Amino acid sequence: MSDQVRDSRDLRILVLHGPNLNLLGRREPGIYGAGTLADVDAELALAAKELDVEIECFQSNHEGELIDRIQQAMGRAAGIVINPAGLTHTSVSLRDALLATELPVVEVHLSNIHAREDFRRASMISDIALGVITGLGARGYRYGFEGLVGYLRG
Ligand code: CA2
Repeated sequence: MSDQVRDSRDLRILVLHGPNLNLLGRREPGIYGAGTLADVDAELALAAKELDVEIECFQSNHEGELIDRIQQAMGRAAGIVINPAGLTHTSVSLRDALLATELPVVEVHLSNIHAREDFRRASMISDIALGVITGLGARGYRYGFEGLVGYLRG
């Protein structure tokens, strides 16, 4: 097997969902859509299969747990897709952890954070991200995932 093929198959992407996203599909469907988080993860698993990459999805309501997973990604994952949820707007620690990995990061939001309350316009993550997808609903995860894999494969 050539190095190029082996590298491609060995790509592992970490997908992180922040606090309260476990409620997807059960509350506020008008803002966040009717699909559940399990639907999002299933859609991503399908995309991963199509693109022949490994995927690991994780949701937590705890900032420290998300940071632990980010640190564990060092040397294991090739990139990170993250919807930091409410921590987007507040967490210097999450930003520091992402920066420390030196991995490409794609930030995803279901809603358009620029079209809501003022405090949601500010993100601790956007300026260190490879890209940001906001306002395209659950499909945004897939777009972000595909964009990240495309970037990694050059
Ligand atoms: O639009 C997004 O994806 C957000 O990251 C979602 C966060 C919000 O704080 C960000 O400003 C934008 C909220 C996640 C809470 O998710 C829920 C899902 C269903 C019902 C209730 C909350």
